[in-house]
Amino acid sequence: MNLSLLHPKVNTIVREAGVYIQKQQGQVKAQEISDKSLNNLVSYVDKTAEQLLVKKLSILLPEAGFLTEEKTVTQTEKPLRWIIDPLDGTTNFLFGLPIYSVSVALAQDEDILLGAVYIPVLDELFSATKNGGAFLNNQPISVSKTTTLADSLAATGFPYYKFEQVERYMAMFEKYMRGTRGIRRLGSAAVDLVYVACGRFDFYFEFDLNPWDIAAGLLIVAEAGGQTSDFAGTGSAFSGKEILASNGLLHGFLLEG
Ligand code: 2AM
Ligand code: CA
Repeated sequence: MNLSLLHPKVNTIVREAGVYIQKQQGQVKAQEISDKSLNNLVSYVDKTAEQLLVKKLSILLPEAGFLTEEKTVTQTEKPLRWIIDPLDGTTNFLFGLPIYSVSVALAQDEDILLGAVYIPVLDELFSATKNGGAFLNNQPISVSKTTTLADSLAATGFPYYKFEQVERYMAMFEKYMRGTRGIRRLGSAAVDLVYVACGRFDFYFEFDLNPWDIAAGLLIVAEAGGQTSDFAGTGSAFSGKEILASNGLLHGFLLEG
């Protein structure tokens, strides 16, 4: 598999899905929205975008399987698979807010080989291949050089369904509310991660996500020179249960314990 050949083709497909989504914003009717689980909204836009991605990515790499948020395709246990969130930030999208993205990664088990995140409203396409660097609209990007928490800008996602973690979350929230220049909550984990990758945020933390929210972003952060882990710093962030991403320089200050 030639990642540098795949890279521009995946970027084109991810961009196409984003253009479709942007055209639908404001078109979705209330009766076309459903609750998959607590506060987990979905509409035909998420599903159609996923089908579009699956169809085109299957042609590109027939041997790869799929792990996708909307489950419009048979989910596979194959080691080589596309990990897809067709619309990350669905709540923003449905409320008319501009921050949402398309997130696609190619992974061999938990080893992410390629990642692309597209923010249609801003026409920002972030992408990376393993050992190939990270890019925003084809220009190389890197994480910030901030060395102290007091100078940093943080991003997070508030818990919205598993509220048993709220106290632990609030302890972190308070620490960073007091100790940083500010905390932002954008509503798309994929966007939070790529904004760490290009230095707009110094770090990002969230609980209880899924691999499709973060897989592409994890590679893009790493290839931009940043670091990702669980909150203890000993495990991978891949599952999404605990995700800490930083410019690397701050990572040690952010670990729990
Ligand atoms: P989604 O839009 O693909 O579901 C941000 O906290 C992350 O949580 C997003 O990546 C978002 O992914 C997910 N999420 C799901 N439901 C949410 C909600 N009601 N509010 C905020 N984020 C939600
Ligand atoms: Ca998501």
